[in-house]
Amino acid sequence: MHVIVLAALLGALPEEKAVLTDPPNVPPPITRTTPAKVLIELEVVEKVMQLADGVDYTFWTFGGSVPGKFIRIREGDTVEFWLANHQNNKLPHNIDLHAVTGPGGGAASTFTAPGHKSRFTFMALNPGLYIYHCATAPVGMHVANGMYGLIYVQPKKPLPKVDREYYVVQGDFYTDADFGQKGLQPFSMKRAIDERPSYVVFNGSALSLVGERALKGKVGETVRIFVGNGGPNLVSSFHVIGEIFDRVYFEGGTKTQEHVQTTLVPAGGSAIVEFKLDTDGTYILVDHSIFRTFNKGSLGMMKVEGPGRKDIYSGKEVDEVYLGDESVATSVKATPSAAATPAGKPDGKALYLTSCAMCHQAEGQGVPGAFPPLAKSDYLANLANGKRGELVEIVLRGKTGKITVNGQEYNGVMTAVAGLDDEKLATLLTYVTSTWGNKAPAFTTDEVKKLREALPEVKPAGGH
Ligand code: HEC
Ligand SMILES: [Cu+2]
Repeated sequence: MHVIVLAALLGALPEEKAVLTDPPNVPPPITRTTPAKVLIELEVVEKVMQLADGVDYTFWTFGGSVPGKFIRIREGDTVEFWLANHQNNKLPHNIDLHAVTGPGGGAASTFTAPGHKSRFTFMALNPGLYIYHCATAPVGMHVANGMYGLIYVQPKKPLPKVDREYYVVQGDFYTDADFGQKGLQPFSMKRAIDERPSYVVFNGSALSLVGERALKGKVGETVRIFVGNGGPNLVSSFHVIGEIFDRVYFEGGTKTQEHVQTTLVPAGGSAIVEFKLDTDGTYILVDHSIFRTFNKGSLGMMKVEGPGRKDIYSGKEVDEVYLGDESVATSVKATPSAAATPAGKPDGKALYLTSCAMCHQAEGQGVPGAFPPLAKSDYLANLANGKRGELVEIVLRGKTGKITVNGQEYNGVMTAVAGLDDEKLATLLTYVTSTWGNKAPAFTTDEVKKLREALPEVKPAGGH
């Protein structure tokens, strides 16, 4: 023991890089019996993925998936943690790991602008299963957009070996439209504050654990699921239809309860559930607040191959009963619906939703104290001729510093918006300045070209 402490002081712990996995996979158990210095590199990626069949959503992720990468370390390890924020991202982010002892769980030390990376180091004092999440303002919005995952601090005495380990995290999502509305659906701050989700899903999508992507197992095997709840708002009544948890490490700690039907997983909390696959069939993972399952997407599957045990269960398949339209698996599209009409002309609303709405909100209403409104803003409503060039400049170069909009003060950072050529920018600005009660004459491609050229050092997007 003393030797190990001394070695740590001298920085002589053995070093290794953590294995990180995408859901529903879990890194292999750690077999070493002494502490190590573990290097973790996590990258924040903002990207469009499917929230349900045909429903796209701009997720903010730790590592490209929702939940983010599964992190596995061992009790007593010293962790050198790097958070990278990809240069194409639009916002600063950070990370609060509930496994960290220290202010903010790392949040203040990892606040990172796009195109930067930050480092801090912590010692994992407590074993257990912990949520990590982004804690950048507005915090609720970062969490609601998918910025959470699990870190497992394996106890010094590891849990018994099982045949399969899986990673499942529930989350609630807030869009203006109700469940199932096709196309890119923007985040709704109003619904999030009212705690009225349109989606409640496992692993970031109603499609993530069904059809081809269902969890798998064989009769006779033992299964352990590391369950988390990213929230931001709802508590999960986690249940597997057709199974009884032989053991639950409730709240992700080290104590167990046996023979459990449903376990509560609080927002920002976890549980480890274990069960043996006694007979074959399809078992359904649900939040037993059951409207969420049948109407909002919290439905996953585990397909267990036989031979079945007719003495334990004999009956018909469950699939038909629980497979609603929304849960029929289709392959997940990686690309967003293009911001163009069928004729190839850019579509102002679609451009706004992909370039501006994540901050200024779907209806241009903004977020008090963080993002100024564009709807009925005194600035845009009275867009005098001389200000049209300034508007082009704000979009192309971003904006910082104190401003007052409709009597409210803002002092934030808007990063430059990339990827807009003159035609797209004209279409976008026409939409922004002529919708939600704003009334300015349309921007033409020619006008935008001239205004852009009047800003000497900004080159056209994708230009020569
Ligand atoms: C990453 C978040 C973010 C994105 C994306 C974003 N903005 Fe902003 N925007 C801000 C912030 C923050 C401010 C306030 C800056 C300040 O305090 O100086 C702002 C300010 C503005 C202003 C000035 C408001 C005023 O009344 O002076 C305009 C106009 C604007 N944004 C338009 C847009 C348009 C159009 C888009 C899409 C092309 C867009 N923004 C994309 C965050 C964003
Ligand atoms: Cu964030």
